Amino acid sequence: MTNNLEAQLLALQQEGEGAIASANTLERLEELRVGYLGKKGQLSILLGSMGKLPTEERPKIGAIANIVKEALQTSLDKQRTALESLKIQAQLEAETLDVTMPGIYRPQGRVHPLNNIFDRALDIFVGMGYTVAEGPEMETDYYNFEALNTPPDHPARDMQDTFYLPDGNLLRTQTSSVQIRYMESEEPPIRIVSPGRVYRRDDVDATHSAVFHQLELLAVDEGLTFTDLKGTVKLFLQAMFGDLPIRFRASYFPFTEPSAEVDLQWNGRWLEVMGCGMVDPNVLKSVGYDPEVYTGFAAGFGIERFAMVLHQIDDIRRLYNSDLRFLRQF
Ligand code: 2NL
Repeated sequence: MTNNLEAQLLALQQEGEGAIASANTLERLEELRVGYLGKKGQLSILLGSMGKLPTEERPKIGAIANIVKEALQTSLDKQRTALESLKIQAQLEAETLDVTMPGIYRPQGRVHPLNNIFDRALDIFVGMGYTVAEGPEMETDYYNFEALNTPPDHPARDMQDTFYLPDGNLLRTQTSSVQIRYMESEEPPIRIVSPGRVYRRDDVDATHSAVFHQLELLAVDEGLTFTDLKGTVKLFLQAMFGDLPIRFRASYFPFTEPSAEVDLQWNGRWLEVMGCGMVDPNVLKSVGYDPEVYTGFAAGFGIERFAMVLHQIDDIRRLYNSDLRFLRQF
C-alpha cells in the first residue's frame, strides 16, 4: 500500500516534470499547474487516498508528497521564466528598429517667387494698416473701365488690349475693379490693397505675358495729399528693395490726376517700378463719394517686374513654366 502510493507519487513527479519541460506556451503551463498542483489536481487526488494508510506510514508519504510538490513547483517556475524570456525576445525582434536604414525621402515644397513677392508686399501694407481686398477676374465693362474714368474711346479699351468674352463681359486688365466694388460697399476712410491676376491681349515675349499679377493700393480719406502718396510709396519701396534713390516722374492714367510713375535706382540704372496718382474726382463720384469732402491716392505695380528686378530674371516666361531646376533657386 505504502510502496504503491510512493511509486504513484514518484511517477506523477516524473510525468509532470516531462510535461512541464515540453510546455511551449504560458497558457499550456498554467493548465499543467492546475492539473498537477491545483485544488482538484492530481497531487490532491493522490493525497486524498492517504487516509487509508496506517497512521505510522503517513509522515513518510507526506514528506515524499512535499518533495514531489516542490519539484513540480520548481519545474513550473523554471519553465515560466524560460517561456517569458522567449516571449520578450520574440517581441523585441518583432519591434526591432534599424537606425542604420536610409531615411524616407520627403519632397520639400517652396514658395513660388511671385507668391513670395505678394506675401512680402502684403505684409508691408498690412503693417501700415491696409486691408486686403479681392474680387472676380471676370468683370463687366463698368467696373473695369467706366467707373475708372476710362472713356469708351480710350486706347486701353481697344480690342487689342482687352480679352472680351462672348457674353460682353471681359477679363479684368487691372485689379482697380476690386477697389471700385469695395468703395461701393464701404464708406471712407479706406485703406486697401488688391492683389491678383490680370489679363492683357499682349504677344508673349521675354517681358510680356497675357496673364500677369498686380498689386494695387488705394487710400481715401479727408485731407489726403500727394505728400501722403509719396511717403507711402517711399516707405513701401524701402521695405521691399532697401534704401535706394527713387524719383517721381509726371505721367498719365485715366483714373488719377495728377499721375506719376516711380523709378528706382538699381545698380546705377533708373528702373520704372510703379504707377500712381491722386484718385480722379470722377472716380470718387462714380462710387458716390463727394470729391469736395474726400481725396484719395492710388498706386499699382506688376509682381513679375518686382520678381525680375529682385532676382535678376531676364525672361518673364521662366516664372510660368514650372521648371523645378529654375524654381529651386528661390
Ligand atoms: C500701373 C499703374 C495704377 C491705380 C493703378 C487706381 C485705382 C482706383 C482709383 C484710381 Cl480704384 N487709381 N489704381 C492708379 C494709378 C496707377 O497702376 O502701372 N500698374 C501696373
